[in-house]
Amino acid sequence: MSVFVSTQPRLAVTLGEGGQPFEIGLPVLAGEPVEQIFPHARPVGRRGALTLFQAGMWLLGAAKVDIRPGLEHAARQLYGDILDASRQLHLARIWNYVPDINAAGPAGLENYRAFCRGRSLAFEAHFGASFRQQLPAASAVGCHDGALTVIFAATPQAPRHLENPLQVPAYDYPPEHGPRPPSFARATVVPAPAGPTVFISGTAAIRGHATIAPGDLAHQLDCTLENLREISRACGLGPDLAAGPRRTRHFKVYLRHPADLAATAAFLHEHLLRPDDRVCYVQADICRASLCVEIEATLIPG
Ligand code: 3EB
Repeated sequence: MSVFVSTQPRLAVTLGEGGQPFEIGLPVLAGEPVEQIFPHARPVGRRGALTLFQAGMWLLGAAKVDIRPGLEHAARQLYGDILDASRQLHLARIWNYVPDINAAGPAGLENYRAFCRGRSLAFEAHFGASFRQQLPAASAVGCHDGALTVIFAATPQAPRHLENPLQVPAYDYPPEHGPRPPSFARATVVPAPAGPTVFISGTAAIRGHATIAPGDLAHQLDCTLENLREISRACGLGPDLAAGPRRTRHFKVYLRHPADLAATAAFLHEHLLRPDDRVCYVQADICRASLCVEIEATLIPG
């Protein structure tokens, strides 16, 4: 008899030193399996499905919710909780892990699109008609564990939300991409005495609102890097996410196909990464079925 023991590490997020890692579950292909961006968090209670933490000026929250009542409903409910919990603050970054993101749900609508609908309705209900101006940086990728998992960071400092001039703002995508557009900004910059924290959203091969080079890794990497350079400039970081005071740069690279790891890592080491960057490569389905790769960055002063 042989027993197969999986040694594939799974992505977890630690919301502060000494905290219990919050399991995301995505297969880690290379790099650090435990993401820790915010140090020194302490638990500060719960709100709805959310567990809340305070880390310096940051309010952090994490939740894993059952999607059996329907993904749109679950997203709307959970985002209602997030908006309530961060009422006195400003949302700066949200990480979304959406079950079977490219599969069709019971109503026939793709799960990502159902998620987008619930999320958008929650933002609109909370902020009213001008909700687009309040949308923070985000990412939304697939997972396979049957729960919608979301982590957010909010701050008392008024942030700047930025767009990439080469891309239509996601919140203005036309209806061909779904009944409600995705609710996020391309980047969010949060000022602080130690220097700004910069959140670059999940960035992929999208120009205007069209997918570039469907299914073609090499061309999508070129386009994604150009988009990263453009949003980097918009954030005042020059073309390489590097201008200004010293920052720790956390990159997360989502790959649809594990076989694309070597080519992607080689490309990024040649064109973007530096020796002291923190990098994690994970396998994840990306919100458009023809996208192979998505890259996010978080720059923390110090
Ligand atoms: C895109 O640019 C690619 O729905 O929160 C990137 C970042 C993407 C965030 C989201 C989706 C989201 O539309 C996908």
